[in-house]
Amino acid sequence: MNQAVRFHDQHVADSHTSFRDAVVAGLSARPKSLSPKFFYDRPGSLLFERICQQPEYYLTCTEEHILADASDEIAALVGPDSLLVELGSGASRKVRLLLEAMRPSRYLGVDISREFLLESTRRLAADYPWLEVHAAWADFSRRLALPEGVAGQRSVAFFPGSSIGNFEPSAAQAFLAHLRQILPPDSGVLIGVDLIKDRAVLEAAYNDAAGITAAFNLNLLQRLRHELGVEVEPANFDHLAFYNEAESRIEMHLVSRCRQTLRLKEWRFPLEEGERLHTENSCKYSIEGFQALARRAGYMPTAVWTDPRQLFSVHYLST
Ligand code: AVI
Repeated sequence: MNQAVRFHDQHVADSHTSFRDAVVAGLSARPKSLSPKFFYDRPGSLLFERICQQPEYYLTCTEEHILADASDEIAALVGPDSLLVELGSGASRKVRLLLEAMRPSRYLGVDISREFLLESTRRLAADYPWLEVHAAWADFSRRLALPEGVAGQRSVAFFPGSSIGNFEPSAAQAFLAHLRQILPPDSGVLIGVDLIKDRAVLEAAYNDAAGITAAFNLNLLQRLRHELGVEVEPANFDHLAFYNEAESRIEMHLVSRCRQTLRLKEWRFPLEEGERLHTENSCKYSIEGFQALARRAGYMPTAVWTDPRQLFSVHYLST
């Protein structure tokens, strides 16, 4: 088998302009907000990998244990020779827990971070010579399509890490419904979903002692400075993460430490001391709550696995 990665460029040509437009709109809004998808430039993707290794960020290690324990059952549900599509593939680490048991014929990694995607899919192709590896550089929250050459094959979409939690519940439902439309018949979705739990456990996960999540949040400001030329001093902001129980979500914000004005070309964005820039929601679900959402999106929840402490869940949804 050829070990080269087949690369599909699905990124919208105007991504720089749309990034700038989204930043201008977000900084002009009340309250100010920016989409969490902008966290993932290369330094942001590397910081996210470090978050996943922090002892407080139970999501990654718990999901990995669940996947390793359930890999044979998952493989039996999916069947061999499928196309395994990983959404937000990042370092493509978790999928390695499934490949030997599942034996898909093709793998497609989809990610917004181009360099990261290329590096990780190349490593995957080298380590699994029997696997045909594809990489699609795409913002799948905007445009989701299986590239020509892989479309049509019975597929399982793997969406780990509780990234679905970064959509509002109504957007999560719409996203899953759209995913179902583009998957061929008899496909499935294997999705990791973080569970509602004790506030202290949740808040510690987003306020790790080593300060990696804070650096990840503040890196967004570095990105605005380097990529768009926004005049902003990251040291003038604090990281804030807390559990909003009424909405069952962790919220992340950047809090202005002083009265200041961010500048971008002709635009001015004044901030009061203490004013927040909302950067992320990370929604948490009960098992039943997520299954109900999946049913509303048109799926049949077929199986669910969890850990002994019920921290995290992995669902298999049939299309
Ligand atoms: C990618 N996503 C599921 C992570 C989360 O937990 O919502 C992003 C993250 N934000 C702060 N820490 C990790």
